Amino acid sequence: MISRIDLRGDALPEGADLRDLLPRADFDVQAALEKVRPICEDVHHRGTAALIEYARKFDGVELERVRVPAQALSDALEQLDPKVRAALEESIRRARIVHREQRRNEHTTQVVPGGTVTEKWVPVERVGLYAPGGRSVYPSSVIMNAVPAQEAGVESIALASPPQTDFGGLPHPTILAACALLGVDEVYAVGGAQAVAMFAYGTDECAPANMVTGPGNIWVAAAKRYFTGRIGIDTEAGPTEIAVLADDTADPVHVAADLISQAEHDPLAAAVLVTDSEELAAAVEKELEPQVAATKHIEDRILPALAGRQSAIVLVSSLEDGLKVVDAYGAEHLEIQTADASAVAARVRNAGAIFVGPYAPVSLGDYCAGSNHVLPTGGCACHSSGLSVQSFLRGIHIVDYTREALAEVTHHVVTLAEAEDLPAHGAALKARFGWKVPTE
Ligand code: HSO
Ligand code: ZN
Repeated sequence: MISRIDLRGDALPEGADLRDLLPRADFDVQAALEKVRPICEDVHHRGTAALIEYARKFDGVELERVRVPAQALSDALEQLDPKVRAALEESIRRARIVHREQRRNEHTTQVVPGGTVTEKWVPVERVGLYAPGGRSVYPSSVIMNAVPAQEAGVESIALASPPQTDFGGLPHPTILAACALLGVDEVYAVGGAQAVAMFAYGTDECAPANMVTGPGNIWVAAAKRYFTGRIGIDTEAGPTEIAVLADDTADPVHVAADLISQAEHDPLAAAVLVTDSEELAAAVEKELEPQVAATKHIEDRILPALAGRQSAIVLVSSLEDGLKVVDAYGAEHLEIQTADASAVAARVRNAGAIFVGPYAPVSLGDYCAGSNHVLPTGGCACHSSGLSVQSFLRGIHIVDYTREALAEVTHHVVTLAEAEDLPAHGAALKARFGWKVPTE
């Protein structure tokens, strides 16, 4: 059901050589770029008419407008199962607690007497959030995108989600209900690359956004890449990943359950166990069988995900080597199920989020830990963070120098400008002091 990669024996390779030995899904966003380009440009030129045509072609619905009426949002909330409502409210409450504390205060640094640099934090003005439809209708992802944007102080937040044939061309009702709970009232029934294009270019119905975030399929990821530079994006979301670093103290029942939990998302989802314990590896392999058999989504997602080249049990000689492996892999989610798990977790450098010990499964983080579940995949955890308040803020430096403070440093600026063959740069300072360099 899941393959083994045995890295015991010879010394562990380093860097890229080690990364090449580790499993990973093929998710070729570059190849999808050419396909989304005409769709994006069509939305640019024809606006809503193009969106309506793509809704017909890709989603099988006939729309007159793509903006979801306010009534549909309140209806969805009214009809939401009260248990689901209570759980979503708790998820929102916990996410707000964590994200509120991520806000940044303006900070002024006195560089020299009379010379200060202040960094002020300004929220992005308008953000477009994307919530997938189809296989992944996740109101929890609406929460994970909207809460940090709101806590950052983003004034204008809109959401797009694919129209559903079963719901009269509206996005899925739980997505609409989550929007209503969050106070996001500008919602569009638009899916895929065309939704990103709608936010990037704007249409007669939807004002352009400065930033688009939220998970999506490969077409959404490709459209985000197409617009990078024009708009801000979160990291490109590929298929979800769980890595578990475990020793012989881990409970194989928990480890197997957690691997399956993320394999449940997608046939391309990755489940990777890294362990120095042959016994644990064997016990997890054994445990996977009955647990997989007892769950849903077996044939279409879990089995292909576990059997795919992106998943494996990686055997290492020691926990030290295990740490090197998980750092080289840079998992979206990393669980530490070892003795002294906190100390081991403290040594990890590369992961989207780390889940420590036996009582912090990834599923907790998916819904109700307070942490964010929009995290870097595909090894991007080596250079990027998950979504946070910070994602929606821009730090602006405010430079304030007095005449004396400028005079004191002018000779250095003039010297550097001359060294770079940019005399006009130096002249801009000299002009303030009668064209002479004030001090040497
Ligand atoms: N594990 C997914 C998020 C999610 N799980 C949504 C359940 N619903 C990526 O972090
Ligand atoms: Zn999940």
